[in-house]
Amino acid sequence: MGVVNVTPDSFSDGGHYLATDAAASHAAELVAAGAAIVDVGGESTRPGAASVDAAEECRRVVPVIEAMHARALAAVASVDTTKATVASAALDAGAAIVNDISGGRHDTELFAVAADHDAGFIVMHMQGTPATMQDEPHYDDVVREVGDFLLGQLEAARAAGVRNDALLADPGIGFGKTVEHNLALLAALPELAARIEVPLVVGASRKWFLGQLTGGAPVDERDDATLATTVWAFESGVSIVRVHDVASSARTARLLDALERATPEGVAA
Ligand code: PMM
Repeated sequence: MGVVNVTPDSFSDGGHYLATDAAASHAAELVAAGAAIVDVGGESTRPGAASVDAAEECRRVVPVIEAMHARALAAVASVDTTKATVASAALDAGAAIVNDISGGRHDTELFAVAADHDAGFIVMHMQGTPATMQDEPHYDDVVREVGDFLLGQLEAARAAGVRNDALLADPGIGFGKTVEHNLALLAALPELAARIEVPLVVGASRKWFLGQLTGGAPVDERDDATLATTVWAFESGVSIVRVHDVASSARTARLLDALERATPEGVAA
């Protein structure tokens, strides 16, 4: 999954793709680099970010999804939103998946909108809201609590009519989590994958904790650390990684696939 943030203030690519054409061209580049999903977001989720109203969010994301659709890109669009009205407009414009960082908590209509459109749904865990989430996040047992939340919200999504095979879950790396919480969740991916029973998505790309763990690398020097998380995630049973540099993760996925099929005697068919 590649990322197109149509925002002035996202931490990794804020301001680069505010114009529809630039955003759609970037989406096309991500697909050429191997993305199967392009995640389009119109509201920054960086820690401390202010919220954007639904009309402005629609104004940012809908034309980009329409332009992607018009270009007939060989990938599906997901819309990164917590609002039912934005999701509905994006799905009408051609998006196929709702990616909700609040996991269905922010807008209780969001599951129903996805169900009505027969869309996919990514339930992500976040403690608090982007405005407050990094103010001393606390858990007694982060792996258990994140797993419990995801199971509960997946059940709520099913109850609202979202098909089980349309559901995905994401532990929400960096969303109300310390470096240690992020590491615990990454270490627990095999356990979470077994417990959650829907495909897992992981988004660690260029995040702050990677800088913390690599001697203070700035955001534009975190793609190597990101790639390490891609290998780790795929080896841990994760189905989708959400990344900015798609080309390196797509090549790595291909190599891991070849290694998986290889044996000391040769390559299985
Ligand atoms: N991270 C960001 C935004 N949306 N969605 C999912 N499902 N998982 C994530 O980890 C995630 C997300 C923040 O990163 P960005 O500012 O680079 O988009």
